Amino acid sequence: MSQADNQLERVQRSGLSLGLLIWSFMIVGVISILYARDRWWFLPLASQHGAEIDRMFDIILVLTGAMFILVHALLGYFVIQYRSRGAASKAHYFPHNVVLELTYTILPGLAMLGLSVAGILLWSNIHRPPGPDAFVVEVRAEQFGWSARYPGADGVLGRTDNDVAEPYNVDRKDPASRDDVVNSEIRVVVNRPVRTLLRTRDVIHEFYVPAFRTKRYMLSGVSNETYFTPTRTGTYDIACGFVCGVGHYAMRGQIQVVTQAEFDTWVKQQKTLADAAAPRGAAR
Ligand SMILES: [Cu+2]
Repeated sequence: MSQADNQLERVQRSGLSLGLLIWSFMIVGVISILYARDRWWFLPLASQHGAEIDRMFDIILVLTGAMFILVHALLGYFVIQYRSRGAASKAHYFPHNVVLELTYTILPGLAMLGLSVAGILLWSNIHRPPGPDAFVVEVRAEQFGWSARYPGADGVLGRTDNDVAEPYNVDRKDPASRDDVVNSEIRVVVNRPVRTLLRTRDVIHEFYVPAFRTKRYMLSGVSNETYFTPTRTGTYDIACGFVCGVGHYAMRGQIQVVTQAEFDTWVKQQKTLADAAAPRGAAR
């Protein structure tokens, strides 16, 4: 065997291994995505709107996954099929192809446009405030923990004002604040739309409940809101989604989804702001 033959064989073999490597990369990618989808990426769903988010996610995953498979299958195929055949073979060259270029521009463009419109509609749907019968709770974050304020018997949260020098700027002179309940436990009612007012005492935090597919910033000096309808009773993790300081890692909280009766019984047993103010030296 001549030296040239030897070299050609080496090049052909390396072309074959590169093609196979690309295919195995594709197979490992697809398998790991299918494996991770329910185990690592998504906790079991516990809110109404979350189903739409998961569906949107899956549509995008299928579209991009199909492209991923198509591109890598073809890439591997071309690398193997058209590996060097010696000095005599020459690649076919063409400067451009209008039909091909329009196809690979317009088709992904349309897909992107469709996904964007679907995403905007879904976003506005999720962020539409619920009706007046919604369960109202103020979720509070501070370095480094969570708490909540409930409206109490009058169903109205006392007003907040950034000029009021009280924790979370709650105006205690507002009569509506007297029966408000402030508690370290965050509880909401199952199958009832929840209107969550998000407040931070210090820096920016983020209210993130993976099981609800809910994530929203809590901005200093601003009352942000987010809405969801829990569909299952139980206890779910809250994470702070924004790096907020050295104790950020410790901002793992819990949100309890209970029945209306359970909540009513519980909230009556808790101290109101007026109760808490009565004894001397009591905080809040
Ligand atoms: Cu935080």
